[in-house]
Amino acid sequence: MNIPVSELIVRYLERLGIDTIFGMPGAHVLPIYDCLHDSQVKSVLVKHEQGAAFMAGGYARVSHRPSACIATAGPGATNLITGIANAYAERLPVLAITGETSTYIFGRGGLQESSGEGGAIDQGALFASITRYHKLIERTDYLGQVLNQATQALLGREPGPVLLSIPYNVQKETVDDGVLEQIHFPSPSAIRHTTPTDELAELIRAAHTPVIVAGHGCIQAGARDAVAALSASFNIPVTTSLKAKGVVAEGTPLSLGCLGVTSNGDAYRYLVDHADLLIVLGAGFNERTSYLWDAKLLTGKKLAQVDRDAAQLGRVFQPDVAICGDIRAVVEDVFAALQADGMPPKSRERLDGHQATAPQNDSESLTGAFRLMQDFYSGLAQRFPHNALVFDDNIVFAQSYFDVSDRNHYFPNSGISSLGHAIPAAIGARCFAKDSPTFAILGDGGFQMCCMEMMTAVNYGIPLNVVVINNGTMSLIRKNQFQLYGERYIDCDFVNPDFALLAQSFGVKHHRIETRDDLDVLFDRADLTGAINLIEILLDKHAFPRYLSAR
Ligand SMILES: Cc1ncc(C[n+]2csc(CCOP(=O)(O)OP(=O)(O)O)c2C)c(N)n1
Ligand SMILES: [Mg+2]
Repeated sequence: MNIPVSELIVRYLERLGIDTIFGMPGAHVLPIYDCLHDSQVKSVLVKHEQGAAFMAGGYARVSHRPSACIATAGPGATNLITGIANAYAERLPVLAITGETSTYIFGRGGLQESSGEGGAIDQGALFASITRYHKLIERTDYLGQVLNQATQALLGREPGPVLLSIPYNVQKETVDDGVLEQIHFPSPSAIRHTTPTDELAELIRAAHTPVIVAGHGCIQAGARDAVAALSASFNIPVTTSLKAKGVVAEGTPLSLGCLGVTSNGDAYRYLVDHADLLIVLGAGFNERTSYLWDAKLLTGKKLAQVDRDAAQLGRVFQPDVAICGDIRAVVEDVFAALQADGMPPKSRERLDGHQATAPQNDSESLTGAFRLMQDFYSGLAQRFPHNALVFDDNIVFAQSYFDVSDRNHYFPNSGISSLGHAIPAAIGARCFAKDSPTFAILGDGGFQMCCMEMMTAVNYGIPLNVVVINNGTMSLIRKNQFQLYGERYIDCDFVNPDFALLAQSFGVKHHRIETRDDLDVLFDRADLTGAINLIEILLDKHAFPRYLSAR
């Protein structure tokens, strides 16, 4: 049956299982918007297209499914860029659909033209380095092939964002809906490991004090239970990257907590002082996790690395054993092999001794300054041990103070580490996880980049808790100027809006947190599950954690 391309695109969204599309209309995408009337796909109108891309990213991150955003030609498309770049860095399957001027006026200076012709800006060029696949669809005869390629890029072995840019006149042409049958939907479980796991099992057998370093790849692979079983059965402690917090429940004996410059240093010290084998599972060992690529982490140790992305193997540190494949399958294989030949559990001697050591990162007074954040995170962990979604742009406090249980969901700002992410990402996530209490935690600088998206939550009745840390400064910048620039402060301090009045004008509840008692009232009485709250935590601008900085 012949249908308009605009309708075909909406049907394609349905085939991908997409139920929500985040965006803002403009004349160049109105044919597609019009087709949403007759579809199950619900549209969410954002305040800025960057928010739409972040929302789609949040949805994909929580659902492990593809998600979508839509924007008009020209400025709509350029506003998407930061959010799509973040999805690229996070390997999130976000489909961006944008409009374009009609093909027959390309190069003639059409309003908001971004075709790249006749001096117009070029959407394709702008998105080329931040998408796995991008296409300006100028004709209909190759549509089936284009949608198939888009699908492989979204859902394939190394997923990532896709841009489909569709000129206005092409949206209105008709095409046989049979082209949808040309799309092949890959199954993620098709990825199997290709290298025998015997060598990894052998390294573990020979080690006295092995440590598992779990990264986000473990979550992507659904390997939590497998990693926990390997750890528990053989007494192998686990440390995680920030993004993998909670792969093994934190606060339990075999968890060393988080690895990274902003953490409390426990895991780092154990690795340096005691470990003789690192089993790195789906962790990229980036700047922060690897303590600026500190060679001490590896001195005198063996290194085994498992990742589904071959490009990660040996990218930072040279492994003794490298396995490219599905992390869960590899861990399960190794576990079975070690069990089959009756490997005894490793000694806990070092581990138990290690846990008695005091944290070295914060002096007493600094810990005091951050007591409120410490209490906030312990309240959060106690009140919502299971299903809360926590999107965190601050990351510094959570790394030290938030014990993430294995069932919890913690989503630190990673990817390109863009401020302005937490609120829209949390909104997107909540559109999928409709029963999960949802938190967006961010500084007052970052808050002012994306706070208008709170009105998106208000418009659609999406329950949300926004936690803004009010310190009247950009403390990371202040910290660097303190440590590296002789306290010559410039452009870090600022005046905040009145958050109570702001909340009032948004029509949401405001909670001002200055003391432990305020926190108790918040956790005991506030509706943190079904309402929209703006929670303001007051902190001293002069206190900041003294973690290492590269620059
Ligand atoms: C889009 C973007 N611009 C600039 C930065 C650089 N940057 C990193 S942290 C930071 C300060 C954040 O201040 P605030 O949100 O108040 O958090 P605080 O450090 O005070 O907790 C800045 C400007 C960034 N990460 N992202
Ligand atoms: Mg701040």
